[in-house]
Amino acid sequence: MGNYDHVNAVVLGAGLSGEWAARLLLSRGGRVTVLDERKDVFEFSGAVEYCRVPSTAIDCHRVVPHDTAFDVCVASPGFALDHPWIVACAERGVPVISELELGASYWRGKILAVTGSKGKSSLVKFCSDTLCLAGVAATPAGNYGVPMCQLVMEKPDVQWAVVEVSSFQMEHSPSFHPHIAILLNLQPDHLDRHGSFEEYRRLKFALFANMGADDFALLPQGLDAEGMLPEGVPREMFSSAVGCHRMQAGAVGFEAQGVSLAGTWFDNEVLAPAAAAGGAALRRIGLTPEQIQKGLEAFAPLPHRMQEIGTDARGVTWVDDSKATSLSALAAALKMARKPVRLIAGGVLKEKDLKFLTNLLAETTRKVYIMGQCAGQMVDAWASAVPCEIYGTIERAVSAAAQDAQRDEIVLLSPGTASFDQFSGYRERGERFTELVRAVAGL
Ligand code: UMA
Repeated sequence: MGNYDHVNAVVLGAGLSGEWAARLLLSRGGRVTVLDERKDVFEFSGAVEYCRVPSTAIDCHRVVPHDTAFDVCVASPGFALDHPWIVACAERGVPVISELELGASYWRGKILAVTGSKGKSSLVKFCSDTLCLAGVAATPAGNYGVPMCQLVMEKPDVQWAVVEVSSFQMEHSPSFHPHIAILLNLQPDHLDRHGSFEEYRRLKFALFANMGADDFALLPQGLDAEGMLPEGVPREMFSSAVGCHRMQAGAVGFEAQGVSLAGTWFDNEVLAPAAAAGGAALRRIGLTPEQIQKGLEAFAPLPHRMQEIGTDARGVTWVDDSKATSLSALAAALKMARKPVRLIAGGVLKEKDLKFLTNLLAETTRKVYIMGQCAGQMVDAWASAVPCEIYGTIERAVSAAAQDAQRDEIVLLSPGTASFDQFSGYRERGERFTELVRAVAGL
């Protein structure tokens, strides 16, 4: 692991990662040059503040300055490997590391790392919240939204960092070493960035590369991990494996350790594997079954992820799953819903195959209220299985669903698409939905 005290560093990106990498380097006596392609970059958020640090150490360039010999380049995760600035650093022999690598090299606490294709953030929150509830100082970090460098500066005494790790971050993290690491699941994702599924898979398994005999790896049962983990790393498979975190398909029991998912947010086939993996990691840390049970029962989902807004006076439950920006996330939402669904969906499609959802829609959904750009495609694909109607906007879709909904039904916003045709992002879409629901359902 490198030492980055007193280095002359170039930091690529002035977003969250870049800002905290720069702050940490400055606090360690370094000199920092921050580069960003965004024109208004030094006018937004934290960048403004750290540029005002009373120091001449920060320059704002739009090219890698030729006259400076940098010791290290810290690349924000948004920068692809073939970005000209990364290529320029590599050509000059300047080592390129991630903000995660930098932050972790100064972290004195322990690390529980979580990677995977879907559901990472919820698992991170569950582990972190449950540890805190049990009196163990823990905090969520990484891709979750709190850069490791920020943690090092603001919470150096926390015992466990529960770090969400993305494939982007693993491109430049050669020494990152978690004490416990979970690969939650693995499906093709970010292929436009990584070029192939093989490369994406390699980056996901790179999380385990520095682990040893004192560490603990958790992998989903059935995943081919042949030759992907170093020899001698203790490992367990979660899912239907027999063990302290035993589950059964669909209905889930943690019988062996006296923990039950019944009635919790994890009591469905989509989230149960996350609870199994999290439970196993927490047992390894030393939590008791009772402490894990409390964590499962107390868990409050992240905003816009199957978040229940409430049940109105007529007995209709309203759920915000605006974070579902892909059709597989929409499928997961339908599998999690325990009552008949009135589904609000549509926006900018990321996938071409919509047909795989027809059986699931027929089984779970009374009607689809469609908004956004892809309305025609959704009707073409699904109308033979379930009533579909185009409403155009979220306002009209909510109002129609409110009129149709009956007692013991769920009105679910789970768009299955990106939102950029009508919103700035999934957050704005979810907030608008919640606002409309509060007005129309009196919640
Ligand atoms: N920039 C350029 N050129 C580029 C790319 C970026 O100049 O080619 C500049 C942008 O103008 C911007 C800055 O770099 O000013 C943004 O950097 P960034 O995209 O790396 O984003 P950060 O604000 O540093 O946030 C990153 C993660 N973003 C990405 O991975 C894209 C955040 O994950 C993470 O929470 C944060 O670090 C703290 O660790 C977000 C994400 O979408 C939530 N992650 C992806 C995902 O979850 O699927 C991987």
